[in-house]
Amino acid sequence: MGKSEETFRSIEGQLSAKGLHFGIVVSRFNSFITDRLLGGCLDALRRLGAEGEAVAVARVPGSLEIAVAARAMAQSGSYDAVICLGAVIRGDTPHFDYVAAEAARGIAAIGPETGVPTIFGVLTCNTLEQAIDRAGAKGGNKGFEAGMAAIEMARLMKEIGKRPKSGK
Ligand code: INI
Repeated sequence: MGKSEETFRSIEGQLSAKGLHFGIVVSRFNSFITDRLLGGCLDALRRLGAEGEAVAVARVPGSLEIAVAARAMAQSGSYDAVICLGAVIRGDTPHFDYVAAEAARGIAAIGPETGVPTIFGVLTCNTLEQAIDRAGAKGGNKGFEAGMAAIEMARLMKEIGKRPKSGK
């Protein structure tokens, strides 16, 4: 290890969900996909030690409604991280572009504004097949990945808040 690396304290979020609280917001639109994202997310949280009572799931009609519920969860002070799950799939009109962009914009603002890590687990896909691939088929499960990101970020925030121990 070089001299400079010895000097600094490296801060990383460990992958343990024990004792942490999570809020999940999941949209009902394209529920064939979002149910699978939710399953993957809950799997990640449970595997890494989250207790059942420490996880709350809020359901909203579509991806455009995710941000308002996720913001309320983040502002409540009851959760160490909030996870947003949805699926926006392109149709024949420009509707997709508005829903995908506004959902992303709304969700992305919550973390920086509230200080509560808010994870973007919303698929934006050109085809149903692409969504299926990312909801538990060959592209993995983006809900699982969102759960892992939430755990890491929630832990990281707790580490960042700790005062460094004096070296001597
Ligand atoms: N909501 C989605 O979550 N995914 C979509 O693909 C979608 N499309 O394509 O229309 C969608 N629309 C509904 C939208 O999120 C709102 O629920 C609705 O507009 C009411 O505000």
